[in-house]
Amino acid sequence: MVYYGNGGLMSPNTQIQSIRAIEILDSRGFPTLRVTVRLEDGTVGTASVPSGASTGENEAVELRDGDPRRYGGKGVLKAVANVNEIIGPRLIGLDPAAQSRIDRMMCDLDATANKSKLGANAILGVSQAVARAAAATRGMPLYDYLGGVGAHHLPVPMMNVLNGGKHADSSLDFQEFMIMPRGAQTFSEAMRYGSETFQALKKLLHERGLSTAVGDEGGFAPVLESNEQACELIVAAIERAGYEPGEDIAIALDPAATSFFEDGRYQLSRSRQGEQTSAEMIALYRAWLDRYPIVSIEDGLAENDWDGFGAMTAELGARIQIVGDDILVTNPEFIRRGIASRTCNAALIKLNQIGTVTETIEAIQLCRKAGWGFVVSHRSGETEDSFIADFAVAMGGGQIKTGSLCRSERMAKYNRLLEIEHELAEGAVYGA
Ligand code: 2PG
Ligand code: MG
Repeated sequence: MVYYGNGGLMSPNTQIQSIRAIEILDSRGFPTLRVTVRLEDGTVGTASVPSGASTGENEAVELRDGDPRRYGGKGVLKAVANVNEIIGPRLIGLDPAAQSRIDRMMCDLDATANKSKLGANAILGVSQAVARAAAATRGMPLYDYLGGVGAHHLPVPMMNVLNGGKHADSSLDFQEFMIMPRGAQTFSEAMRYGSETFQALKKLLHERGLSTAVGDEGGFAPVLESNEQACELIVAAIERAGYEPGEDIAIALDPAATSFFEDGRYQLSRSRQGEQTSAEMIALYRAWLDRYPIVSIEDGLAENDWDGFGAMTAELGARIQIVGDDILVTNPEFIRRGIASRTCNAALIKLNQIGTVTETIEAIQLCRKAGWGFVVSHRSGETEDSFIADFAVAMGGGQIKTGSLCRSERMAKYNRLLEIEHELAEGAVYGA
């Protein structure tokens, strides 16, 4: 074994030999990239890139071909070519453990502020596959490679059991109604709490003649009378499954309010609750906190409503977690601004919003320094890749958002976490 400055102990001949991307399809059936990094010692690392539907306007750019003759313009052959012809050749011969150097080189090669030239989808695929290859050549699990000996905290899942907004044709203005099995003692117990509640919810919906078809993230997508009814149904399902709402299982929301913000107002039109101002939305959330066991609200307001976010955090931030997603877009620059102006008290972390593993870690480090929480998250368009499961354990923030209790692209992450818990055995700790 030889010691190299930036990567710890490693065997020789671990340089990158080739990097290849192909076009695959995500959970919505839309094209995305899979990248394979091959090392000289024969090790391979692969990664597949997710894709959002309720995207923030300041996210790094997902490069699509725009050719209407293929996949309605959603093809990613340009991004594939950027990996195969531009990024790959530049990285051949480098040590795969030089993650930050490789990520920096890709950013420099792109040379735009939002990765619009090469595509954040192209860059992230390479960034993640490089990390996987570096871990594999050491014979280390990815969570261990990225997180070291401190990586033994299994995250509390936010499980999205009722889907609305841009993720379903339900009557819900709010995008995500999630359950958090905070009272469980272990991750596997949390999965059982979640699954039993999900099945209880299915029975409840069925009994009431409501649809049990699911939305993009595997949560049910029924036509309900109001957004409130969603919370009531979840509380009823928690009880029916034999758990104590609040104690065993709490509720988390992601209204994704950018998607119903129009003409300066929040339009709760699907549920026919009319137009709301920022202050009225905050009042609505405050009233809900008294009625339902809600512990976290993400994007309760729109991405450009920085003042509203600040007011919401001032008013409710001592009681619950206020998470910024579209407003912060996992971008260190926006997170710095958010910290300075007390906009939230937590950030949602999506690797593809910023586009490299290194910048995502930087975003998390800022949250930690500020005493903020953070939630590692999937996208609504996912693949069977379970990178974020390992990543959540490596970063140790204690929270992951990765969808409901069905659909294999969601279960892949949960099943990987179950595997990690098993591997860590007595060393595993559940929660932050
Ligand atoms: C969100 C995400 C993931 P999308 O808003 O938090 O649940 O949705 O990937 O569509 O942006
Ligand atoms: Mg969100």
